[in-house]
Amino acid sequence: MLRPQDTATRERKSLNGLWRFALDPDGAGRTDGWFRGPLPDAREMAVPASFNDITADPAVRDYFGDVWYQTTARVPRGWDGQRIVLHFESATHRATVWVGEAEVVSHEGGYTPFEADVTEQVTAGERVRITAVVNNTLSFQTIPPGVIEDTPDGKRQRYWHDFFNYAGIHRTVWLHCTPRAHLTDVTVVTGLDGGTGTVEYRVEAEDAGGAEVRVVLRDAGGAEVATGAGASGTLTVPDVHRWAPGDGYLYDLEVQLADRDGRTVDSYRQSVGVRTVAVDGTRFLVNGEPVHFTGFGMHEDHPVLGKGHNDALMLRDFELLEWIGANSFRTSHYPYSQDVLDEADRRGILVIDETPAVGLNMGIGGGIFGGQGYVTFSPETVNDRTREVHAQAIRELVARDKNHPSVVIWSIANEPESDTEGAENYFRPLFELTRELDPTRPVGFVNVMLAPYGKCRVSQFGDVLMLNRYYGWYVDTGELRAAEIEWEQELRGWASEGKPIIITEYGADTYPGLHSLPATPWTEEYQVEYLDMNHRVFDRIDAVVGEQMWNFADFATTSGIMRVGGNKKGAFTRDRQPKAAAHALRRRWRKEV
Ligand code: BDP
Repeated sequence: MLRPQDTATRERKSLNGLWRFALDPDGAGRTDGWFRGPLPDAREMAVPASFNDITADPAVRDYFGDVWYQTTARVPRGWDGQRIVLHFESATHRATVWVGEAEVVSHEGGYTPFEADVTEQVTAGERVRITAVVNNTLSFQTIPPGVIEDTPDGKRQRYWHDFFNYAGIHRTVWLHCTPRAHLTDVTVVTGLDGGTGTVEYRVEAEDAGGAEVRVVLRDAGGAEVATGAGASGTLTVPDVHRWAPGDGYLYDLEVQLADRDGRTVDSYRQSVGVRTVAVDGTRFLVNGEPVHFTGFGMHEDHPVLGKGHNDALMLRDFELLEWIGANSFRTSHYPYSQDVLDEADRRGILVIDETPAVGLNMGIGGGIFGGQGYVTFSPETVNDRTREVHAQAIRELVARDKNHPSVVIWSIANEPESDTEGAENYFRPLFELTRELDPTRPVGFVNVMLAPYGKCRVSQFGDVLMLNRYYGWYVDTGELRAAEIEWEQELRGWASEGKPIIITEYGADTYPGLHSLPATPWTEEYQVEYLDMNHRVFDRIDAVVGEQMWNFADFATTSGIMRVGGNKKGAFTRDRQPKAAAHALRRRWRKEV
């Protein structure tokens, strides 16, 4: 699927703004056909945004089930004769869409795009009603999973991931048009041969008749550097300016469909960063050079907006990444907006791109509070159907993000159960699938401390080891000396596996403004000492090629006795102001004293 663009042959119109919105706890909308007319009892809702934190009503915040969105839009007059497409960058966690009274598309999965050809349903110059029913219910057959349980007060949604289940239309909705003969997919793979870059491209098209593919590669200044013809080929770029960490240099590949007379029928622009990624023993190489990842696991999370995308807030986050000296982040725990990846491309930030497979682990949260009451992998819980949904999430992630130079690792799950035979069987085919879809990038998953060195049966499949560890927080709380010894011991075990290790989470909840001397847990001093301890351990082990602190900023979670107004492990507060830890990280990462 190509992205909606404005080019010589394509146009797009954003449908963002205020839509009509209604909760539908009884599921009446589908039976009564709410798409047939104006939504009953509707209120306004912003798109893009999560619906949860806009109102003051707990029934909206904690709602699960169907919600309805509706808007009307005029199809631009000039689009007559074009192919017209309705495109959602995401709807969390699934949606069905109607244009007028016609159902046009359904999609499962909350963080990847979907679209429908609506040429037959619309007329250029006329208004059209667009209705979407979005559903945020989680089950054992969804990614991420969840369950609905009975309480004395009715049903409630429970899930095992540590962030609030924000839902709604989180990203831009587009109406766009393409010519009837149109490009449908572009794939680029880049390589380096000394100072020469290569750009291998593959193009797909529909209804193209006898039209031919032509490609033109231009440098960042607009000068033509290579051209090609045919649906696939390899361009060479002498004296290439490589894409590298901190240097997000992008070429522009213009892909055209041209008819027999040489007239451009369709045109699409794909930015290209020429770089290579490889794993060599315990080293992670970008352009053949070893890199050390610095940065964070992040979240798309803001007051009021929830997971809604906003350009200003996105830029603030990237500015803070630069300020602190981070060269990377992980899209914990779901694919982020494509605008975020574009920005990472432009700034030369390395991205570990993660699926929404989080919470596939019934072992977490047990202890004295009792087990979860479920087994993770079983015919009734996470099963073959779940794996198929997970596989589809991987397919859609790779299809969406394959051309981003910033994406250097696929992470196919966060902290699943990984110490059992069930886990091994579940994950083996998913690793195979990911490699088949993209043989050019290392693949991994994020290991949890419940499956420590020697116990994990899934890490054998990964090209890199990604570890989340909380020595000095969830274990050895307040005991940093004991934590240091135990952590180093475990890490040395992992290092003996001969793969690069990225610490994808290490962190301590910290209430901003809370201080103590000597340092005690929850204070800003403790967070700094905890990070220092971790860094001493990392610096002693060569196989550690990355440190991504948990988390970039404080974020919203479900209510619970382990959380005080959300997860407070941020280096920054939720409104993006620094805690003492942010200054400490900056000194380390920017090597400034
Ligand atoms: C890890 C999870 C992450 C949590 C974090 C924490 O990967 O989502 O937020 O721990 O407990 O288990 O803060």
